[in-house]
Amino acid sequence: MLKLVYFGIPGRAEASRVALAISGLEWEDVQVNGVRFEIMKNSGELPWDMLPVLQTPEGTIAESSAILRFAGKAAGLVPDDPYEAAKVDEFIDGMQSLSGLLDDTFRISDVEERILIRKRLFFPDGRGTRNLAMLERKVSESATGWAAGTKGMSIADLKLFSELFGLFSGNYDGLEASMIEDYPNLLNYHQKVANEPRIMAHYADVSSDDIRWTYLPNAFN
Ligand SMILES: N[C@@H](CCC(=O)N[C@@H](CS)C(=O)NCC(=O)O)C(=O)O
Repeated sequence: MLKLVYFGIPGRAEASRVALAISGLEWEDVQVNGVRFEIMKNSGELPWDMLPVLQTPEGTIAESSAILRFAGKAAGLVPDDPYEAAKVDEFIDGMQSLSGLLDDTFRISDVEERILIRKRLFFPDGRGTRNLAMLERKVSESATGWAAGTKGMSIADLKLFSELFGLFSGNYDGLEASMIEDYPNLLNYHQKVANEPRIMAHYADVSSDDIRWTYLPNAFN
């Protein structure tokens, strides 16, 4: 039995959760709090002292992208063609800047300061804005509309969809849904993924007041 261990938010585990759900493998979604995380860290069971991890019968896999590749293969979301698979990897690796966008802000205890620093990321010259502009270009350049130009949805789409739109759920002080409204290609891309049958089925029970509302069709309309 596989166990995906992470905090009770979408964050860096959501793409793997979706891939595992699509895979049909037997797995458990283990959600821990900060205290449990510290216990796990101090016990030495986290290969890189961080979450998420995937516990397998053979051992523990860390790093969200490694877990996603593992789960994605089982879900049929990694192309067989070596070039296409490399383009999927390229997209995932290229997203590192977005994935770590808020990392320096989590330990800022002063809420006002945290909000200000996060809002600055989305000023015209901010790192968040540069990421959005790059991703807006990337999805517009895709001949198929899927993030890495694959014929069908891939793990690159699970990562882009879950991490990008998850930023604007209201879970992170200072970030708002309006920050993405001037990116028409990203909004079209959102609709494409949110309406993909496996994604729709996965979020079928999510309501508009759930933290995962950003994954529903028409969430940003
Ligand atoms: N590169 C790692 C980063 C993982 C990461 O930053 N995890 C955070 C939660 S999102 C964490 O465990 N933070 C606890 C800490 O740093 O003490 C990955 O993608 O899995």
